[in-house]
Amino acid sequence: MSTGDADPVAAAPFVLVERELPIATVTLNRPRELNALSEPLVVALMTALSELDGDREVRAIVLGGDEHVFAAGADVKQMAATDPIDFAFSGYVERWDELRAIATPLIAAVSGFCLGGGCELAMACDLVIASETAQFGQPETGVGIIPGAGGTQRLVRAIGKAKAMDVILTGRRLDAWEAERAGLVARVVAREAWLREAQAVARTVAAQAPIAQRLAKQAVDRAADVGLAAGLQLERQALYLAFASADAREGLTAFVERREPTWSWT
Ligand code: CO8
Repeated sequence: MSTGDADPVAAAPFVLVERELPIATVTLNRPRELNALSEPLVVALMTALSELDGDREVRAIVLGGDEHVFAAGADVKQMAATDPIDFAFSGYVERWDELRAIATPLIAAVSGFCLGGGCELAMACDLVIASETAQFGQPETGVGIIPGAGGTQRLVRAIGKAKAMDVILTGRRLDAWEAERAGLVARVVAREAWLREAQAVARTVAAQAPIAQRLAKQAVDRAADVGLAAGLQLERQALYLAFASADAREGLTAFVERREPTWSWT
């Protein structure tokens, strides 16, 4: 797809990154277009996440929008102007796969609209913290396309076929509470606290042993892909690997000695 973005404030970065170690917060920053996920924004987002993922001092990442919107989906205006062959070969859709390579725990902080590609982005995170104002939906068939960044797959895994079909085929939105009951959202928090609470969760995540966190994340992620026997085998190997880390020695010893552990990332 074209990378041209007729945004007069194009100088403004599409994502903002704030490090408050041991966590970092990445904010989608295209508010006038409701954080529509244009190609330049997706490139900026993947670049930012990949850089943070390479920083061992960053133990958890919060990904959010603003109070009104997490993201209203792929950039419909950009897509309307894109040639189908360019769309297929631009690598835009494939770039989303980079999210799967992020080993650092990733927490979506969702307030307001979380639609289409925005919902898919939230679902690609490890957990979703939602403001009571959040609205989740996959309205793509209403504009003649379908979810293409994992929506048809991850939504089914998150909330089951019945509700996923309802959301995808009717365009119906789930409010925060229904999304939580259905299994899409981990926690619903007060309207004014959505970001603060997500950052507090991130700090709790960041306080655990980093190697163990990454191995646990990998194992949980694989649960949806493999059968039970293979999953249990994979889990066991991840356990042995975690157990071999100096951080496991430290964590177990600290418990016995009734003190706080100090993680060395080894
Ligand atoms: N893309 C581009 N611009 C958008 C988008 C979008 N997805 N959503 C909103 N905008 C723009 C509007 O055009 C408007 O701009 P302008 O004032 O210049 O016309 C501005 O943002 C404000 O929007 P609204 O006036 O519509 O704001 P409202 O508060 O009235 O409505 C809604 C908010 C309900 C969120 C409404 O904007 C809406 O329905 N947006 C589109 C939602 C949608 O259809 N999303 C799915 C998009 S398709 C998709 O995500 C495909 C993913 C799979 C392909 C990608 C794979 C990698």
